[in-house]
Amino acid sequence: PQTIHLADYTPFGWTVRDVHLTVKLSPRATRVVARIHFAPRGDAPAQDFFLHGEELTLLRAAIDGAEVTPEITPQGLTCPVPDGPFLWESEVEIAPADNTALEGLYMSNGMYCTQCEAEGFRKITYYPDRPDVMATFTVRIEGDEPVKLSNGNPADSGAGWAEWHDPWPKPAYLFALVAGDLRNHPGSFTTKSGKEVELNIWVRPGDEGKCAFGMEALKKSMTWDEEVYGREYDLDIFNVVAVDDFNMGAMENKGLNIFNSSCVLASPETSTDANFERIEAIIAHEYFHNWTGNRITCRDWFQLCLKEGLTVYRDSQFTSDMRSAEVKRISDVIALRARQFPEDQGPLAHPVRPESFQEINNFYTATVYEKGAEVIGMLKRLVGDEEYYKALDLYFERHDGDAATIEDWIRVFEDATGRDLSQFKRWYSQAGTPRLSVSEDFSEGTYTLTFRQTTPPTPGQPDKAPQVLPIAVGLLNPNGHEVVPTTVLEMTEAEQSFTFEGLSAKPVPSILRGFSAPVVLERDSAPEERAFLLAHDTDAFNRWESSRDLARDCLVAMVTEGAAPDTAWLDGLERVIRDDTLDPAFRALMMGGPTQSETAQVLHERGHVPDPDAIWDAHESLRQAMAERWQDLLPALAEEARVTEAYRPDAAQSGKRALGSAVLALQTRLDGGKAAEAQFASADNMTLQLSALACLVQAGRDEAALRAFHDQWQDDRLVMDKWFALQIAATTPDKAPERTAALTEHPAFDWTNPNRFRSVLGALAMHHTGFHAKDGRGYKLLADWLIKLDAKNPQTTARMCSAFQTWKRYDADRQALMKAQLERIAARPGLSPDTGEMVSRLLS
Ligand code: HT7
Ligand code: ZN
Repeated sequence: PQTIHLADYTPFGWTVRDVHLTVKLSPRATRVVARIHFAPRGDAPAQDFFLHGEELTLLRAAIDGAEVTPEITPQGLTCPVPDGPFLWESEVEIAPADNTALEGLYMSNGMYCTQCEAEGFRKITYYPDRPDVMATFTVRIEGDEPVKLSNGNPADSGAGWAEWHDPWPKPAYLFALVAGDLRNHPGSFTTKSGKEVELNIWVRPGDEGKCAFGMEALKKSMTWDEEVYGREYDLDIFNVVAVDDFNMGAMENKGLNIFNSSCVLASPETSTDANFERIEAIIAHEYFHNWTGNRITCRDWFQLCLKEGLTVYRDSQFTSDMRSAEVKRISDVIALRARQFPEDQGPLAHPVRPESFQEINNFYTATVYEKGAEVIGMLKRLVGDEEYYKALDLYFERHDGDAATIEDWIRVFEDATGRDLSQFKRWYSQAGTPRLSVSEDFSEGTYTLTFRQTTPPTPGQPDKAPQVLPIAVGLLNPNGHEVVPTTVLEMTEAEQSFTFEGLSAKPVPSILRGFSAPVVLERDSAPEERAFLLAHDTDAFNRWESSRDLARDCLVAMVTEGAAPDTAWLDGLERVIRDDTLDPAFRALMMGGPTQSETAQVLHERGHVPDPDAIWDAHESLRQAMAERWQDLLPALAEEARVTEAYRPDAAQSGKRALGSAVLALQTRLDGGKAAEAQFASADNMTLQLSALACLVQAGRDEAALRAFHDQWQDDRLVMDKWFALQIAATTPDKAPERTAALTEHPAFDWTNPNRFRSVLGALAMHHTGFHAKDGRGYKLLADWLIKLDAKNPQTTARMCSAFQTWKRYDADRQALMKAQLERIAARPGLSPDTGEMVSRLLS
């Protein structure tokens, strides 16, 4: 496999004026006729004319009307071309029904659909399939399917054909085509300048009733982008399509967003509150790409974070505005630590802007997306809100229509704010999570905080330079009053001190408020100080964080020393969860505690080898201790969490239900599942039904409930994904691998559907102790299935290999078992380049 380097970027030697495609649909013999006007680019280095093309049967090629015979390789074709502008014509044949990789044009439940990011267009026709080649597209679709969609605006249609024209130049990765027997949920939106936009959500017959929430989310997103970023929609129509077989969440194709049906279809009976929130966020994310990704795209795939980091940042701002900003921030940090920190601290670590890759699909990672968004958040904190929006205005003004780079992005901020951001740019090039330690000093009214930063080596980067860290700090006096409100300290050195004058007593610092930088904060503060912040901090994030720190310390002590649960922490936590002036969602997060993978991560960070069985036992004892301690409090909390009005998936109601679920999980430990059984029987929405079922599985009292759930929902594929996942996720470690194996034999286990595959094998990978079963049966089961899936769907297989990314943290026996499975995958004849790259990075 070839390694591609950022340093080798060269522009394509031609511009493309326009692309005309005629697609004659047929499951195994689709014909794609392309007519493309090329013109030489004077400013590009001399090169052969090369068009990407994979798995295509070329039937005809012509230049300016004269037939040509290009030289064809598995990657594309080369052909002598005239010195000046010319018309390229080609006709190819492809077989969408045989396309199980779900990349290019493929079929899902009889419907044609496409996925072209990152390099799928080359499986549709010969083309310079790179993001810096932008062109207008006119697409004619021929076929019997009642609905035929492509990008842009509808141009014309007749019996058996439809034509679409997209006036906005775009790279090929934003091309989309959908055709099938679809129903639409219609809507409309008037932009701030008065333009009428037709909106549609297209679904399979029978799913029409699950579109209303997505449609409202879309309208809210359109309004929000106008109000907050001044960005207006730019076509007459915006179509969203739900597809069952999809490798990721959704795709922002210009004017024709394609969604994994799990990320758009919703109803109270079939979707949880978490599903609703995620759908709202993904609808927003894809819509926001219209400006950050489509109007301004990436010059090359190394710049992926330019669109993804910024768009994740924008969708998190949107969710914060629609719901609770504090709860959103805490949830984002939980997700960052769960997904990005392990990546940054293991063999898959890479910079937010990678410098080389073999398979770009392997770089749609938590680092590019979530750490990329954190970098934008830091930039905003450093320059301030006003300057941030000034810079963004300049970005849109200067780069509209461009294929841009991180250098362009940084320059916009430098020009708009007058700041030198050369050191800040290290966030894009240095991998790894910085460790930030802190010491304090107080004398004669002056309080000094001294910070030290170091970043451990990562693959290919042994030495790290100091990064710019915005450290948000507040100071509280010993009575719990804030004496210094949140102040951003800008750390640029490896070691740096900051002083605060005029204090009458030694303050208690609240450091890294709002998690102002994605670092591991190493601070050996006394438990009393953490308890003090848990009680008094005005920053909701740090209030939660101090409880989390106490929980982490408690769990580490339980695992490594066999200590008992920390009663002082539980007392402090109880005061917070009893406080009914606080948001129930916040209190639910407080009750949640670290996951077992997080405890493993913390143990690793503190120099211990995590023992999954000991971690399981410690978590179990802690949860049991909480339940027993709070047995008198739980009924009152359950009552408070009860929602009496009709179901709404908004923040207020879902916060209450989240609190109720946290309470029910503890109650189940006391009553063996009685309350859960009652909730399961009476639930009229999926949130309550599923949380009750999880408790019953956890209590081992699940047989009847699982059967009833199955019988009720067997015809709903998205609910059945939950049924599969839950019985693995909520079970005990001894049962997890066996249950997984048994479920792979279930007649409804359609393993070629990525959602179903993830719901079973992904659930196993996420069951910390079950996956890490001492005898290695969890590892072997996952490896068996990855090997099987790789032959059909390399992208999903490669992504799921990251289940092994923490393998070097565990004991020698487990390491050997995991390594053996990785080597078995690597040795598989015919392994895809996607999975091959992942496994070789994991083994390096
Ligand atoms: N930009 C989209 C990425 C995506 C994707 C990438 C590789 C393979 C399949 C894919 N489906 C979607 C999604 C997004 O970030 O909005
Ligand atoms: Zn995105």
